[in-house]
Amino acid sequence: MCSQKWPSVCSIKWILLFCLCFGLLLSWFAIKGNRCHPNIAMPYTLHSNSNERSSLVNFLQDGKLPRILYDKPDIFKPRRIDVLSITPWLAPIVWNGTFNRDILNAQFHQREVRIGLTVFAIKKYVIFIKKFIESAEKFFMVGHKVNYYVFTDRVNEISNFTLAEGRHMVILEVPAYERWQDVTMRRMEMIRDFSIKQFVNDVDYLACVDVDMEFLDDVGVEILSKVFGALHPGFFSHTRREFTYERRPQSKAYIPFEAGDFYYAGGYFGGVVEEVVKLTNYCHHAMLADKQQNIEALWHDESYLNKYFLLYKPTKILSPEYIWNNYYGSPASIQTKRFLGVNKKYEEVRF
Ligand code: 4GW
Ligand code: MN
Repeated sequence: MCSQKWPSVCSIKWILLFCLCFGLLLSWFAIKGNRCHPNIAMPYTLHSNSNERSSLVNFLQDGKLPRILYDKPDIFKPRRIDVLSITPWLAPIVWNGTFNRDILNAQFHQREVRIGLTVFAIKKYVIFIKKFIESAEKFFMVGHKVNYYVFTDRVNEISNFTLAEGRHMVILEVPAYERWQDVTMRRMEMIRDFSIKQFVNDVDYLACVDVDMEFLDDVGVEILSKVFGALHPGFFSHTRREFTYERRPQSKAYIPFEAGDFYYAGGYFGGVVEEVVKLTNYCHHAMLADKQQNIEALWHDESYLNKYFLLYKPTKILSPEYIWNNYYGSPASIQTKRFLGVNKKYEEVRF
């Protein structure tokens, strides 16, 4: 049948057949090679038990993984160029526009994270609780599991709140110190003690904030990290010299003029419960040691917190959006005011 047009037509047929067979052989080798690729197969055959292997298989086959549509991050397009968004020790500084809350929410929902929000309402400061809780219901960790821990000496003056699903309020009765300086400083000791005996069993993260505040915009899981603090709204554009650190060398809160990264706000810190225990324990002991020597740091608990964060750097820092006060106006870098100081009528709340 090939005799007439041989060699041309017949040879083309044979060449095609040969190519087909060779192609099939190559694909078979490729598939076999991939299955045995050491990067994928080896670690799980060498270091994992059968449970871990099957959970890996489940993970790889899991069709329920959240698929969110979002723009690919572009290495050459930083989301903010007007502000620093990472520290020299590689902790993110959280500014509006630098993160995608949908991606973060999916990650934290996967872990079913539980968050505790501690707040003190001692003596006349109970008047701040209503606005604080009602605004937190609108903006704080919406959709996540939240426990409000309200420390107060006036249990009967805390009204009942209707909370969204998965959110609870725990009222903790604590003593009211006579001096207002002790009211604010002793928060460290009380947060430490309740963290050890209760919070560590109930929640993964704690955020510890002032009560004379109101949420005006979302504050979500973007704040969470091993240990975090917030930039004080009055000092984020100031020099080291201008920071109101404790400057007396005898104090445990002492920071010399040549040192310091940022001036952190006393009214906002947090992290995983174990880290909050370390932070509050350090600040409480520093305060007690100073008390022994008849010293009280210039800005009380805020001074000790600043010393702690100088020595033990936070793993995330919140921009002043997270603890703003209109006393400082509305600079361009503050694109949103998420948590805002309530105007205090001093004669009504101070003592
Ligand atoms: C002066 O008379 C006082 S009273 C200064 C603070 C006081 C106070 C503070 C109080 O009577 N009851 C109370 O619960 N606190 C708690 O400490 C409350 O959670 C408050 O947000 C936090 C820090 O005090 P502050 O908000 O007045 O501090 P700044 O002026 O720095 O925001
Ligand atoms: Mn305050």
